[in-house]
Amino acid sequence: MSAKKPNVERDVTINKSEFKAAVVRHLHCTLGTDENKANNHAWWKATCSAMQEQVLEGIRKTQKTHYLNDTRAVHYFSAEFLMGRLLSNNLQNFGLFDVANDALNELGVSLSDVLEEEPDMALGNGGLGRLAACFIDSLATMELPAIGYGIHYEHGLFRQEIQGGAQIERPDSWRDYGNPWEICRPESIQEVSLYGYVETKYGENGRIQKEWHPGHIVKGIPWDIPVVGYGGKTVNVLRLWQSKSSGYFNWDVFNAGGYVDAQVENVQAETISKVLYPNDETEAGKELRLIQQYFFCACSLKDIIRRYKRAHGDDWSRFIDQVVIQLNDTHPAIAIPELMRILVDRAELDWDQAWGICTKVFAYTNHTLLPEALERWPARMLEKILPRHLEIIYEINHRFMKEVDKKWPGDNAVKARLSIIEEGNEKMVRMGHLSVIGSFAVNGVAELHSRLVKQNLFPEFDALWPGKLTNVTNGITPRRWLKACNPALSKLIDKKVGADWPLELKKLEGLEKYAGNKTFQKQFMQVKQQNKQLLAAEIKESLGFDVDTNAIFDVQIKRLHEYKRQHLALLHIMALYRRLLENPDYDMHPRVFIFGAKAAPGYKLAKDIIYAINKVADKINNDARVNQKLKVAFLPNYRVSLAEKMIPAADVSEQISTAGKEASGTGNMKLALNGAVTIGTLDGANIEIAEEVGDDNIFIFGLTVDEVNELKASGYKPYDYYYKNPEIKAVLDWLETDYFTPGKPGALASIKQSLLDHGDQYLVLADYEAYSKAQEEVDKAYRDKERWAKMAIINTAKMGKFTSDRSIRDYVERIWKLNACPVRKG
Ligand code: GL4
Repeated sequence: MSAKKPNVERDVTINKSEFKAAVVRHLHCTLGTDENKANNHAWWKATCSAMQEQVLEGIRKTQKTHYLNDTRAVHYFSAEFLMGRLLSNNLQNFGLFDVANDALNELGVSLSDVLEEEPDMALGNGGLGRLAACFIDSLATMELPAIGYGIHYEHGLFRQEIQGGAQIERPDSWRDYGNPWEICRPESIQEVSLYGYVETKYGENGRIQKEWHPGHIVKGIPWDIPVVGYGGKTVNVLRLWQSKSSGYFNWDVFNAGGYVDAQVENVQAETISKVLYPNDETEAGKELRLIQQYFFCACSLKDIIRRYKRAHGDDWSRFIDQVVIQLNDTHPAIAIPELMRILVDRAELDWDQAWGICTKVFAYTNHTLLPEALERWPARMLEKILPRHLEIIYEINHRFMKEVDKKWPGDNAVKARLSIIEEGNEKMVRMGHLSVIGSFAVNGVAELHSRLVKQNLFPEFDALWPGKLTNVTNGITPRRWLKACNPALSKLIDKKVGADWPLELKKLEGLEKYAGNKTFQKQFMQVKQQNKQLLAAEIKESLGFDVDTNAIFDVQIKRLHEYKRQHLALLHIMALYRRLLENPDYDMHPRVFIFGAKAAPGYKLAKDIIYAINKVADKINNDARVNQKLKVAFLPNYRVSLAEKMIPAADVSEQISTAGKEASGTGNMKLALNGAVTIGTLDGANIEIAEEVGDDNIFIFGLTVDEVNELKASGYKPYDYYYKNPEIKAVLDWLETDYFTPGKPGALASIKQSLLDHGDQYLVLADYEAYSKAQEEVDKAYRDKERWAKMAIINTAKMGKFTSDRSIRDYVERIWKLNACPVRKG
């Protein structure tokens, strides 16, 4: 089994003048404009088209190679892929960034301006979707046969505007003016059934046969997005399905004068891939969401089977050798009964044979323990939309319950816990259980998280199938998250450890020996300073005020969620403000707290926290008594391309979730890789980051998982902290006044209520004092310039473990059992 490291030399050879000619040709022949008329958007499209020539060659060669070698491939099923922008990445991975830069320069165009024209492809909510994007980058880079399958959402995650401090959601339109990367593949359109009823028939041999008579059929149109590996050899694809009515247009109705009625079916069908649900870590439980999930799974399975049959006909015996499907969370879990349906009802395999195949094809990744994120569907809803699938799920469960009875005879309590069906007022189907039962491997995403999956979420499954539940720690692609987003640091690193660290991130350890070297410290911190200036310019443009680049840039970027505790940071900011007002000489190094976060539109308290951050920011930023030392910047519309600007400029990385709640985190890895020092709890991958960088190079604070559990078990009383700690009391009471919201007393009171009257579920007050002390340590450390530079360098040097190439290598060797398939010229 191998996932060998590819070499760096590239197949693509196109020089500056050829690239230039290609861009101009596309300006003329693809866009019908010319150099004098073209605006940056047109230059962007022409540059993409020039690149796409290389990319398409790469796709063709890759697919041919995979076909000729009849390779086993991984199929990454994910409802989310948070790709961000592609041009810069594709240029980097093809090794053509400098070529393009020079070519455009000669045409009088700035590549960096052109890159800014590209809308982010935001077909995901946050970490889970971005992880999928990093993984497909690594898969292509490591020359592994892989395909990503997902949904071609017309609107990705909403665009966030801030008005009067509050979040307003606006539709995202990433392809309104066409997307130059995607390739439509009408030859691979699939049809998907929905609704209807199931007929039971008796075959000639007495065999019971089930036939699903669907009430609705929709079409899935595949759009391929190229995934260019670093080095440009393998170009895999991400295949996204767009829904369309299968009838296109109901001419009979139309001719009878019912123009609007004729459109109804189209509209209904097209709604399926219309929008991404904007919830992270919460389950909406909506019918349309279930239909979305089934729609893309059914299309993808048909696509996989079509490809398999092309090589192997109706012989199913080799299916498990050729196909492995990774379920990215439970969102695609409906693929399990769908494959059973195909094998039993269509291919007419017997149940055991079909189940044998299924349970060797699927593997499942769990990404969260939060109960509100664990998907459960009302059985009634499934029965209506997918009647045959519900029957199959019952049958899977029936057989599984027998297995449980063998292990724990007569134990009804354990059966109730393990059953896919949750009994109650409303019968529910537990998709997590279905995923565990239908998969051959289940993994969590960081050591701690995987331990908690075993101990707390699925303990009996672990006992039943020892070894099935395992860990694969998350990772990030160093190509996007260092090489492309932080060119100055990358060049500095190249000089010290050579240029192949993007493929072998452990090579960054070579920086460690320079961590105490004054010259290198200076160079490293100069790069940081430059990056801070760039971000300061961004802040000025977006928010209209200046920030001091000598201040500590303290960055918290992630979805807004109570468990991530942006409000803990906010309370501390208010406390600093108060300390400065009480004592103008209060000794602290100037600091800029920088936030980026979107709240789910229906998550009231999360939106209240955004509002509070902005209101507190307004007050502080305009208060001349403190604003030399303290500023707060909430950058609107946090997204991949904004992260690429914020991360290289961060001094401090805030990773302050309640222990046990953040499954892994990946922003923590990106920030540390770029030389930010973490202030964080012993949660998710923070623990593994601490192991790598050592206790001296990270600020760990707060309750551990065990302490959290003990405190909760003993009856946590947030009011105790309120009365005991005058600073907590003062700050919480302050929220209730109209100091930050003149004329609107109480506008920020919901935060106080959640922390006191509603029980402070995430232990913000319990961790406040430890956090505040850790922040004092940060302040002290930063003032010692050499100490800080050393810490920052060691953080970069020690992030080798967190390349997504290592995660993928873990999956390949321990779960997928895949071989690399090198793609060569020809
Ligand atoms: C998440 C986790 O919250 C996050 O910690 C993790 O890094 C990410 C990728 O594994 O998955 N789970 C959900 S749900 N959304 C996430 O971002």
